Amino acid sequence: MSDEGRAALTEPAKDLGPVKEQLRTDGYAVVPDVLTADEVAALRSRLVQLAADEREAARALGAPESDEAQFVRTLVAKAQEFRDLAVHPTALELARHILGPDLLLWEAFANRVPPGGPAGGAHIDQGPMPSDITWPVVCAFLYMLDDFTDENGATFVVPGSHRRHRDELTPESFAAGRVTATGTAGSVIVMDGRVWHSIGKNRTSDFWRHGALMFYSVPYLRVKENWAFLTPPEIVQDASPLLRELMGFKMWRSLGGPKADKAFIGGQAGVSSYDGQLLKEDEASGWGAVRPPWLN
Ligand SMILES: O=C(O)CCC(=O)C(=O)O
Repeated sequence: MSDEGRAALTEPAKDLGPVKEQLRTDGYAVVPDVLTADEVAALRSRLVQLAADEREAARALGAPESDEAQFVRTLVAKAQEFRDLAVHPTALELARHILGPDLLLWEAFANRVPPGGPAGGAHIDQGPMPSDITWPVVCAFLYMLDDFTDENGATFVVPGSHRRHRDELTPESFAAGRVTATGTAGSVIVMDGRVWHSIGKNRTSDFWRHGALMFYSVPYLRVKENWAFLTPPEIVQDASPLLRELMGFKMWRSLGGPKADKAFIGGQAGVSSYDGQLLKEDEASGWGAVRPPWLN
């Protein structure tokens, strides 16, 4: 998988050795200065606008007001700023370090933790997996779009909890082991999918804390957000080959494509079928065997 196609974000040169060592011992690490001030400002203002639009839409549907964090989901379908964030090279290097060379984008959302907002529920990100999967199959990158402080709801994390069994995660063990992952805007918290964490309590009276989260998984796992279903075709069409690959629009080994149909059309090499039409494999375009007819 190459990183070509990444557009707007700049890539800071970093020695990630100490980060990888902390991921091994603690299961998480805070990497400073991964985003520039301009990138933070652009992501934050897009998030504020999307959140306002979705709040308004929810009000119009009669949804009750909540004092909890607001989540804006499926971000790669909604804004270029977040499509660029999904292919951030520092994150992809660390995700490949945790999970292996081939990845899927598992989930992409952002949150706003309101003044006075309560702490979130303690969890691990690979919670849907059977508990006898004891290795990381998911990892998370939480980009700080504000300074994360003790007061404003910075993330609680339990160092070393990626090496504990998740059945040990109780409110008491979480409270006993947690630290607050603080940092300046533009930093990212990298988390192994097994590490225990939650949103912190926002004890300010007037400050909304903003974060954007990109999750990656191993390529053989069902993704949390179904990109093929949730992303408008024109967005997929314009996405870089790398982003399309991360969204699962390229076959990985025998997964995620139409090849199973081959038997029905005589098993010709390089040809498959989709909805009664023949598809030709198209490695050159970066689509592998998966090139739905609605894409020109
Ligand atoms: O925003 C945070 O501090 C953590 C968010 C989180 O862990 C989640 O929603 O999975």
